[in-house]
Amino acid sequence: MTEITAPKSPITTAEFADEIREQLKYTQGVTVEQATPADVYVAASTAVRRHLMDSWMKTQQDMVNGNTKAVGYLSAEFLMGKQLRNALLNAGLTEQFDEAVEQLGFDYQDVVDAEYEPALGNGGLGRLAACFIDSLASLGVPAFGYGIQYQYGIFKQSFNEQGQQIENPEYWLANEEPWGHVDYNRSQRVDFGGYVADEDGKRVWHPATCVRAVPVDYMVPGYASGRVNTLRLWTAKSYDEFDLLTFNRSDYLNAVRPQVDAENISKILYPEDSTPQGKRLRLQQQYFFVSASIHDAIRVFYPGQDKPDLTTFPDKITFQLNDTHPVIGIPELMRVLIDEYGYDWDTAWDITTRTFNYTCHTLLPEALEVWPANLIGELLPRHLEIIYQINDHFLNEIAGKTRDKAKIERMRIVTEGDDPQVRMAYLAVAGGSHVNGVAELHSQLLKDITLKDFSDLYGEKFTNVTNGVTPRRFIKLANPRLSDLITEGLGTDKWLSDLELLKGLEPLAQDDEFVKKFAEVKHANKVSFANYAKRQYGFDMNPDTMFNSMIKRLHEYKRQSLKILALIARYADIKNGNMSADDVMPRTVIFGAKSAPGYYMAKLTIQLINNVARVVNNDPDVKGKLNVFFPWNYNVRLAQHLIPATDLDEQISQAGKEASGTGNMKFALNGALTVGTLDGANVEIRERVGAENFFLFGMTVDEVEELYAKGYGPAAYYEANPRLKQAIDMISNGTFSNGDRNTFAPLVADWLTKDYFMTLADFDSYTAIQSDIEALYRTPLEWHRKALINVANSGYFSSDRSIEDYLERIWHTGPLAD
Ligand code: CJB
Repeated sequence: MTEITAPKSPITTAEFADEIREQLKYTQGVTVEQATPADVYVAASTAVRRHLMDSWMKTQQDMVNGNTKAVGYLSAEFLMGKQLRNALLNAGLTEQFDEAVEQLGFDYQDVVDAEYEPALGNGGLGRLAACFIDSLASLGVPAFGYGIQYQYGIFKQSFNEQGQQIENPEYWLANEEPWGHVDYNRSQRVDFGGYVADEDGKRVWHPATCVRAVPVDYMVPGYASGRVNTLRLWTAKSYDEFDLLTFNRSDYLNAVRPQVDAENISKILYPEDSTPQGKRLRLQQQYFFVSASIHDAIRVFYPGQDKPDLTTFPDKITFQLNDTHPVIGIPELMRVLIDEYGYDWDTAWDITTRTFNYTCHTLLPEALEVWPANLIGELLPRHLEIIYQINDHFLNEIAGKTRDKAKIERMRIVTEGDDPQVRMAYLAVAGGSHVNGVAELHSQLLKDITLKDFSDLYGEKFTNVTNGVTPRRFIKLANPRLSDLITEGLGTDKWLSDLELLKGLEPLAQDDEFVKKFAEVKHANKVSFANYAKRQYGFDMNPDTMFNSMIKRLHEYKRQSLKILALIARYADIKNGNMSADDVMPRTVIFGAKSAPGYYMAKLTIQLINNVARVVNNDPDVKGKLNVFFPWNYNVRLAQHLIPATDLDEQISQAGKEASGTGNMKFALNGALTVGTLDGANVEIRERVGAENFFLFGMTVDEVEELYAKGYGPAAYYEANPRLKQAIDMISNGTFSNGDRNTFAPLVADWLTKDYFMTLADFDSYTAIQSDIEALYRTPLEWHRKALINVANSGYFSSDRSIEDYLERIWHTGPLAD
């Protein structure tokens, strides 16, 4: 007997169909006959939202009235993915929805497809935030996600004739959006600019302009917890109706400028990932959402109180700073406490440091945000004063801890000189209780290298929380076939809220019949993906080949270039007859990646991949043996389709550069094998699934450091390896650019002279491991056995476990009492 514990609403299909009809009629004003799938999508979403309403309101009341500290997850990005299926799952209405929609005469897939994905994030960091708020709700922990409702999300990617990336605006709010509730009555004012004056012995900020921050609330339903939390995304509106004086002078455009400027703040998500641009508007965005969120939390937890006792604030809510983007919240809370509520410096500092914690998501020094003090002074003059004061106090404090003058200098929050800079990561360490990295190796490297001085003096603040992913979206919704098989294998569906139960599948890896079923699931998923890819992109994929995916942002450190060079080498092997037909394991290679619009090398790599795909896919000599596809506009939806269909995934960053990775976790949980370096969370995945079930290659962090120290010369690797040489020469001689030798010359020049991420040095070991991979793939039963062992041992990578670690190590709170 299989035990089913998934939530199931008591309402019937007929009742749910009635609710949809009612929404269509009374909200949208259309009959069922007139309705389009998009209408039904809006109606069904509104109906689900109503089902969640009581739990949402009760969760908020219990949070304010109870004694359980809440979590405020401050993040500039929440990459949520589609909402409807997830809401149906948590409301226990999936079956009723599927049936009701059919009864109304629609195909449920068309209705689900009508949803437009809110793409309010760049990549891993934003998707992690979405997984975390899902887990917080599922664990019943009271929480707010606080961020920005950008009108334009990450750009929509297309490719032109030359295979170059084109960025198109992503106006995701073009159609009715049923999930966000705009709450004009809970707006906050956010000030900017102006000057600070001494008045009655106090510093008083006289801002020049202000913006109205209006919350748009999204429900975050927990799985089987009965709780529904809130994602509160701020949108910027103007207060100024318009400037009448200017208008009277018939200068209409200038008269409405303050409105336009104000509303610009939440207009667009910056598309840079890991390489912040230091733009004025970005700092405005950061302050905008953080200031509104802090004031909102005070409003929520001290309702109607003019003079709240804010010394209790850290007992009400703990703010997690998701990377450096919200770190301006530290001086903001200081300002609020001192200027708005009259606390003295020491009390304010005590409250502030007990309220904030900081997660660092990178090891690349250029990704740690640094703001020119001048810019902060212009936009937030009072904050700059406070930052300088924090800097002075901090330097005094560390002078009491060390005599090492050079160290003290290195630790300045604000640098000296003509153009002083504010280091937001340092401000975050100084102004919060805890600092964490996102995988064990990453947290160790933060302590040893990136933030070493800080860890030497404040070792107790440093901890690790390894990332995780939500099994609801990334197994249950993305991979229903595997979900059913897991439930069958375990005899229960409880694994969806306790993912370590997957361990119970391990003995089944010795049961050939079960492994065959597992293999059938993978094959069926590949067929589904091939159909999807045909429909969406016009690709012809053969599900009987190995599906090998590399999906992530395009970054040099992630080394898509290593994959493409190896792929070209394989292409040349087949084409030149170096491999007999029997030796070739047919493969379908799938890339998905966006590049920051101004990142030249990354964009050129995209162009190269597209052109390699064009040449390979049109070459009769390799037909049926090698195919390369690059579906454009990789997003959460595509991930949900592709991950369950993948046999082999690539996590091949240079060791010491990928903080964690979360795609690797999604793949392992969906029964793909990983080829990867000892980097980020790969290390922990390999530890758990077993070295024999993971394809490891490449230099370690220490070897990389040694090679840097010794002096790295990539040309020697090119000369020494004829296959590598041939691959690079093919790019140089125009094989993939219609004979033009210039198109990819900058890539080639970089590989041969700099190759900062040591692609060439790892080429040998990468191509060698590919032979092991292919040998194993020839014995499908053994391949799938290993893949199943991966699934069984990846339960640790649930974001529920990550949240439990945060609760224990950092937040010191827990679920709401019933
Ligand atoms: N990450 O997505 C981003 N954006 C950044 O600006 C910095 C880091 C990624 O965060 C993920 C979640 O922690 C990590 O898994 C990934 O390694 C990191 O690159």
